[in-house]
Amino acid sequence: MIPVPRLYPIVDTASFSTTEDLVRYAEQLLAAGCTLLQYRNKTGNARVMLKHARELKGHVGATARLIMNDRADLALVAEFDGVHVGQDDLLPDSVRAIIGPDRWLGVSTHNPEQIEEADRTSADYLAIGPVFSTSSKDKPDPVVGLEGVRQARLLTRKPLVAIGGITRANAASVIEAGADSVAVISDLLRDPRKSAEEFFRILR
Ligand code: TZP
Ligand code: MG
Repeated sequence: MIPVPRLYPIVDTASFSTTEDLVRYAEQLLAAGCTLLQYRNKTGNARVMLKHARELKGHVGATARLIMNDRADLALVAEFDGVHVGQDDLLPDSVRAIIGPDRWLGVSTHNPEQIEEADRTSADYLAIGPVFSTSSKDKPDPVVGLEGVRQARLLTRKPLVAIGGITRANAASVIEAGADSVAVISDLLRDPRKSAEEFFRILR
């Protein structure tokens, strides 16, 4: 079982205008004690993604595990520590064949059927969401609520990461519902170091 930390920040390029800003943001998260970060870039320019990924690897890769959203190929080239895929990406076991046994593999799910299916794969952890409404994802699946987290907890023994609309105000309830970790985009953006430190205090 992989050790997923309580807080799993997602560094989403939609929020940054330069590579330097992106890297500075990641460094602030590390200063707060974060040990796992996901790089997410939904505009998908592979060359830009690789540039960002290499910068992140160089600046924070020695301290934090780095997970690439969607792209197993870029994870390998940038020497990331894992890949996170959703329901429209390569199947988990295909990603596993690419990344090998040691890199972390996460899979997004949005309902009980998807959880059961992903649970039968070589995924290291499952994500469930959106738990609450979110404006960080285009065309999000229906909100699953805390009840969706409780249900997910009953369907898998893999580490469970909750995502979608999670803030310092509701994170404790999400963990109480059975999640092992919370993945967060927006509630870290304003003051990443302070916000992440508060998440850790709340989720200790
Ligand atoms: N997948 C489901 S919700 C979501 C993703 C990538 C966005 C989460 O962002 P936020 O701002 O923490 O709601
Ligand atoms: Mg995806």
